[in-house]
Amino acid sequence: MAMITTVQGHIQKNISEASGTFGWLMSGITLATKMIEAKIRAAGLSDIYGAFGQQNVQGEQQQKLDVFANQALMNCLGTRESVAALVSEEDEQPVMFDRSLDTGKYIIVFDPLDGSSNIDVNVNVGTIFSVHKRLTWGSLEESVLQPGLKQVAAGYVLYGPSTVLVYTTGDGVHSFTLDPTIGAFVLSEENMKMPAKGPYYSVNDSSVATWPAGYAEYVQAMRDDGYSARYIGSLVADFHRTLLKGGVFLYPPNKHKAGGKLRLLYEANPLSFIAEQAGGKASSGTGRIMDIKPTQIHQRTPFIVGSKHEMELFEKAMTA
Ligand code: AHM
Ligand code: MG
Repeated sequence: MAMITTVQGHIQKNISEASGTFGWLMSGITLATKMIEAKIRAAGLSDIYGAFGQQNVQGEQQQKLDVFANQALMNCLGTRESVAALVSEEDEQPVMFDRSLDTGKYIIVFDPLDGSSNIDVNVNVGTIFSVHKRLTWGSLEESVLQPGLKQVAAGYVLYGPSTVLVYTTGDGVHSFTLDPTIGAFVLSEENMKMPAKGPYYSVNDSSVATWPAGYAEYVQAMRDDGYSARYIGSLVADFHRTLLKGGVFLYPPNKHKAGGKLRLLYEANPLSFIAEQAGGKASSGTGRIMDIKPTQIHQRTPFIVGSKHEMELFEKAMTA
């Protein structure tokens, strides 16, 4: 019988420092995402497609599954003693727990169901998470607003034809596939590397006319160079393809949205951490994503991420 490695086993083996605490925290994420995946698989059966009838703090229609996904993560992580605060895309304010510095060591930031407008059409969605250590000084608010380079772990779960979990703790990128027969995420690839160059560019170019200088020329150069286009409109899925196949994904700023659309804390930062760990790069158009010092939990940032080659071309295009 072949031996399998679960996420828990992997953490136990690879992270010496506080592996028990961190493993227990990750088990909150794997449990919640398994609940979310089960709900998604049943979506067509149980009339949970569609809007919940409320708008979230970003003024977007909340989907029923958004609400479920948020509650699943809140419940599964809130009970972990090591959690000091939970920050969700769906909640205006962080949820703070009254736990001492010794116990409540971690801050978890997450987008519970990214790309949820795609659920109705049976297209991939995902959960993205980012873990910070609570600062031993200052307020909990200050701990929540740390730059991406301070992340101690980050990852995502992609609910696709199979359910895949990808995570890093700063020691490479590892992927796991949910085996539905045993209900566990099983190691599928260790130390993933993004190809140094890829075949695709990925962007919604509907607002190309209002992109800042450099972006349109860059994307046109990709076309002229024989690149093919791919765009799903679900960040986790677009990112996962970029991680595996290489190339570049862009969500540029435009005249109406100077910060683009994507959020720094729970979209750009965790995916940048993974991209860099896999040998890729991530930029806001003006610098490295993970260097940005956040001022607000829901702040947005232009987000350009991909293979080393395409990112170097992008950086050149921005300085030209
Ligand atoms: P959401 O968090 O409300 O689901 O929005 C984020 C999604 C991303 O998954 C995706 O990259 C982007 O929105 C697509 O935006 P657009 O439709 O403007 O191309
Ligand atoms: Mg999102």
